[in-house]
Amino acid sequence: MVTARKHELPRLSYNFDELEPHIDAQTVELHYSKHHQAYVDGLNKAEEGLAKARESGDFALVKHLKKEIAFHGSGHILHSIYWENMCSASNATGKPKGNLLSAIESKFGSFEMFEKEFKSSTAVVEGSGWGVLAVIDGKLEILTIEKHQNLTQMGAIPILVCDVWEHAYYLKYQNKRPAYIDGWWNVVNWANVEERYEKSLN
Ligand code: MN3
Repeated sequence: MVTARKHELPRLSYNFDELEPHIDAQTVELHYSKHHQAYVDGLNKAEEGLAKARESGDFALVKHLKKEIAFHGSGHILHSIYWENMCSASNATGKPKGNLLSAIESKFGSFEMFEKEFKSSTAVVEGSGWGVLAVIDGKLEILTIEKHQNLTQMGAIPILVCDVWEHAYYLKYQNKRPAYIDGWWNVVNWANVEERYEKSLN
């Protein structure tokens, strides 16, 4: 019997209300315990299905299973990064330092120009998706993703992700996605982004 590895919700390093006033406690609680949990459950279910298919040699549902794994798996990974990419506003430093700051400045001209491009790109993602700062072959790139898995580039390592599905902001910001992105920017945990950047280069 082939058993698939079970995925679990990651622990948060802050309480639901610690991203206030930028991201409200009710949104964080629902987003984490309902939405993210659903991706974890969907991924586990699809992986069990795939394990059964491998066991029986019956791949009739393989197209469906691979789509489910791409959707829920990407959702689980991106949310796991999203939670770690944030910290309470009182702990937020406003911008990165060190190698990441230098890399941002040399790629985008300045931190302010990077901020403008990241926010502009993320605000106009069609429908549900993500704004992403990624490292591709050692170079920084701003990407956008539709849903969790469309428009991605193979080989990209996400180091900063902003969830712009409506469930991430609608209770507090309604249709004002740019205002949510501005609020989210105030709780970015740049130390975590720096750590992910350094790891991406190894
Ligand atoms: Mn989400």
